[in-house]
Amino acid sequence: MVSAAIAAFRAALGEATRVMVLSGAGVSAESGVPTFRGAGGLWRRWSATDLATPEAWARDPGLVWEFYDYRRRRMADVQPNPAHRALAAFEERWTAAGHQLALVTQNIDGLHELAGSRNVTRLHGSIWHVRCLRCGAVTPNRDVPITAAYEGAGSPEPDAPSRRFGPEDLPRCACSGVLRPHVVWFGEPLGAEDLEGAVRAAERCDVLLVVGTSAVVYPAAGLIPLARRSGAVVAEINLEPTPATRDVDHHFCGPAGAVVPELLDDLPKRTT
Ligand code: BV8
Ligand code: ZN
Repeated sequence: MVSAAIAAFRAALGEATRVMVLSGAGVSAESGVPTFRGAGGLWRRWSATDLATPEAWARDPGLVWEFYDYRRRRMADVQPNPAHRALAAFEERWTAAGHQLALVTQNIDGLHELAGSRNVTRLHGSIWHVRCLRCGAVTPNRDVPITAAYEGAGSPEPDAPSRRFGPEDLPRCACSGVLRPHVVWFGEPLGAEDLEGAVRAAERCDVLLVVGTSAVVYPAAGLIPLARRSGAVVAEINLEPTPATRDVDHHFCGPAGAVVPELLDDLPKRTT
């Protein structure tokens, strides 16, 4: 049974040509990637927001790498779920019909790309890329552990024996510079081109679909009211209401892995 809200959203899609999707950690939750603010948001005695900062890196880069190495280890084998796959298949059909789709994600897990999405803007970077502090080179890196020194490290237990990691344990660039995770930390600016592209997409889209974000992290969360002010029909998929819910036309309460396919799977309608 298709609810009136789903029918209304699908009717809006039927009139649309430019669609934007903004995704957050909730789209990857059913793949087994812990969200930020759910129960999985803690590592030892820190929350992600404590360690995903330049201050944490300046204080103890070895500990920050132990945190990211743990997350990379947890993400190494995760697979896209039906939400990622439905979005990638929709992009294929939607662009084949001559329309535009901009997928803007806050996630750093690379699952949208792994599912086949092509036009992906990664607002907060990628856990599978590293950046050299000396020459600035950004390179893909899937080494787990990140260096041999981290073998067997990373336990998330609060009472886990914490080892001190020194400069000699940190990953190095060919130029011998220290490598950091190529992600945007709290307090760091987003990539200017990425943010400009996302703002342009929010200003121009006919429909914005927000999937699995708590809508508390800025400037990403600001894209939602921006799209609404610019005249887009805005829908949100989440397990619970968020601060964005008051800005949306449709709030679909349910897991992304079930709701995204239900909303998108046979669109656009075949005209032949
Ligand atoms: C910046 C990479 C300025 C690292 C991340 C106003 C304006 C500008 C800045 C600020 C501002 N107010 C505050 C700030 C500072 C800060 C901020 O927003 N803080 C918050 C906490 C208040 N913003 C910043 O620092 C940003 N930088 O603005 O710089 C500047 C400018 C010039 C010069 C210098 C500085 C940088 C923010 C980026 C931080 N990096 N990630 C890493 O991952 O290690 S953010 C991090 O949070 C992740 O990317 C994550 O995606 C993101 C947001 O979280 P969500 O994706 O929403 O995930 P969350 O767990 O919160 O929610 C999951 C949701 O899914 C929940 O609602 C849940 O109900 C739902 N869900 C769960 N399961 C499912 C589901 N839904 C559907 N189906 C399911 N199965
Ligand atoms: Zn270098």
